[in-house]
This record gives sequence, structure tokens and C-alpha cells, in this order.
Amino acid sequence: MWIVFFGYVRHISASVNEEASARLAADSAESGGPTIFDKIISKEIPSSIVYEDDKVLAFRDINPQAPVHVLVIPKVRDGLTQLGKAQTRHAEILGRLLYAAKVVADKEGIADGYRVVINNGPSACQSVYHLHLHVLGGRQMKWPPG
Ligand code: TR5
Repeated sequence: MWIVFFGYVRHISASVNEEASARLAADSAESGGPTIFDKIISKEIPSSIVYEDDKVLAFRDINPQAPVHVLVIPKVRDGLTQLGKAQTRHAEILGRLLYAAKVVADKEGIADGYRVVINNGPSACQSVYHLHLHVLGGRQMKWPPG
């Protein structure tokens, strides 16, 4: 009984922390300053690159949530801190990112089933404010997501 109670309290407190750090990340994103992904793009910080072209970079997530977990990002942010900031001028890069996600899935051997996720804003737990697509696969996915 107590174990269940403390488990529940821990679960609630983890959710509160997650939400608080997501809100903090969103607040600091308002400044439009650099993110960790800028350093990955400039190769100042090493990453495991899966795919790259003139506009798009795809690299393995440092904290994978599936056997295959790749992030697909635009090399130039141009105001795209999150999907919700997209303007008409971003339509081409949005298409390029989605197509790159498909290319990554093919290259990674997960074409039979994978998930492409965009966390938009604090309520979706976005933590890095440089638009990115998560490509997840290599295991059975569940629906609905958490
Ligand atoms: O929560 P959202 O949707 O914003 O996703 C951000 C993702 O970036 C998370 O899945 C993190 O695990 C991932 N991430 C964060 C860092 C990082 C990374 N992936 C690769 N390499 C990384 N470095 C070097 N540093 C990070 N802070």
C-alpha cells in the first residue's frame, strides 16, 4: 500500500519536474540564442551522423528511446525554434526534413514501421528549441503515446 503511494508520489513529482524544465527551456528559447544543436551542426560537439545534405543533418539521439532514435534538424534555424513558429517561407525546409526522415528510416533498416515525432512547446516536453524530428524505430511502438 505504502509502496504504491510512494510510487505514485514519485511519479507525480517526476512529471512536475519534467514540466518545470520544459517551461524553463521554452522561456530561454524566447531569447533566440544558440542551442546545443548549433554546436552539433558546426561539429564543435561530435555526434553520430546518419545522414547529411546541404540543408539537413540527422544524428543519433544521445538518450535513445528506441533501438533507432535519430534527430533530423535543419542546418539553418531561420526562426524555426519549434514547429509552431513555422511561416510560409519554411514550407520547403519542412518538406526536406520529412523526406530526410524517410531516408533515415530506409538507411536504418526500419522502413516497415517507425514513428516520426515533433515535440512542440512545453506541454509536449520540447527541450531543445531548434526544430527537430525524432525518428524512432526498431521496436514495437505503442499507441497512444505518453
Ligand atoms: O525533447 P525534445 O523533443 O526537444 O528533444 C530533444 C532531444 O535532444 C532529446 O531526445 C535529447 O535526448 C536530445 N539531445 C540532447 C542533447 C543531445 C541530444 N542528442 C544528441 N546529442 C546531444 N548532445 C551532445 N547534447 C544534448 N544536450
